[in-house]
Amino acid sequence: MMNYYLTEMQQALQQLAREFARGTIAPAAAQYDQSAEFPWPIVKEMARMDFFRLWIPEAYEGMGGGITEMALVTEEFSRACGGIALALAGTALGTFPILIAGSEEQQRKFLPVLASGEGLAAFCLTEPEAGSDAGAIQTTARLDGDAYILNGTKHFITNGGVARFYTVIANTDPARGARGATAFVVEEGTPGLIFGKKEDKMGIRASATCEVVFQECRVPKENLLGKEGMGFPIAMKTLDRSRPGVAAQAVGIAQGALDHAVRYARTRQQFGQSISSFQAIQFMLADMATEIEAARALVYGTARMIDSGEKDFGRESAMCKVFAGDVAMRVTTDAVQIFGGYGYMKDYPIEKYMRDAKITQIYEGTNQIQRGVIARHVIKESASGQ
Ligand code: COS
Repeated sequence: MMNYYLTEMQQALQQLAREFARGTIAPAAAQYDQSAEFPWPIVKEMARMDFFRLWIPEAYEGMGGGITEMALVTEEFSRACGGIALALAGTALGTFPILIAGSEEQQRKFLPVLASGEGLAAFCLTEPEAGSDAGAIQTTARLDGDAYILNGTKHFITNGGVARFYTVIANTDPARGARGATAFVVEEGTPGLIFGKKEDKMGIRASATCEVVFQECRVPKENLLGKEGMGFPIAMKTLDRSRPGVAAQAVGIAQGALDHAVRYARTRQQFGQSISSFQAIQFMLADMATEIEAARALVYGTARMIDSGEKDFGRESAMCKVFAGDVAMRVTTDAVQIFGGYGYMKDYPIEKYMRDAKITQIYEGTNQIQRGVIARHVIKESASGQ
């Protein structure tokens, strides 16, 4: 791996995450992929080892790390299993609206629970009719005395049904469209918070994905994040911070697939020699390794930019997600190719990597949406003479 001059702490964290992934996640990956159960024992172990504290400020019992720490750990976990890693990365996603817009009192209430891993988080933006067009959400929130009443259906929610806190974007002023959107924290156990259909997915099967339904769900006024009408910018800022996590997941999945492919190529004998001695295989391995390193450099660069306090990183965040997602799909497809017929069989671990990779081109904004975001930035920069 290229030297990214990580701090000593970051290197130690990376090593710890790598050992945890090898020792605890990898041996269980196939079993959870098959059963599609939520990996509670592993998640509890992650919590015991303080991985959920990483991106939470020290004032709220966290470790005060940032996107870099979140990305390093997500990458290492995904190298072993992209689905199990998502319990952690999905919690980061669900926590960002609280970090971005939560008041001191809200942060004091929610963050220590998230830091300990005692409670996970989920981000509820997507709806059946509002995927790429996030501004088209139909979930409503109307004020009634000291609470907002939420009604609507959220869809494809990562950590749905297993999280303690749901950060939800609902519309308090539907006539204003996206400008009427507002963010809330809805706590598990709130009457009217209902978990619908559990999704049966192609990949990341260890991750819990379900419908989250609000039926006259009464959410205390104190759980409104920011102000009424700020929901859409909060959601966009959340995604700007979380997309490097998806990119890190993609890098990890691609690296895991390459690890397997190189090992297999070294041991598989055909025509009386190991297939790694054939240039056809060598060139594939070389391209895979190069693309992964380029994606990793973009992820770490973006993470460092965000952690350094830059204000606008939407362009870079979209770039690393689009690039790493596409790399993961190409690399995992080539890894299956190197395994040949064995690669197509579920007896070998490699086809899972290809199934897991696909989602990184789709969720947290499809790669087509990312290209749209990047193009907007590029055109705007040109128009302003930059
Ligand atoms: N940060 C802060 N504010 C932002 C922002 C960002 N990154 N992007 C947009 N906004 C603000 C805009 O400034 C605008 O504010 P005003 O109303 O004050 O002008 C408002 O949000 C609406 O922005 P815009 O007009 O660009 O919205 P669009 O409806 O054109 O949508 C895209 C923009 C397509 C980029 C957005 O809908 C999107 O990201 N879609 C994908 C959603 C997604 O990732 N879904 C996955 C679900 S989560 S797993």
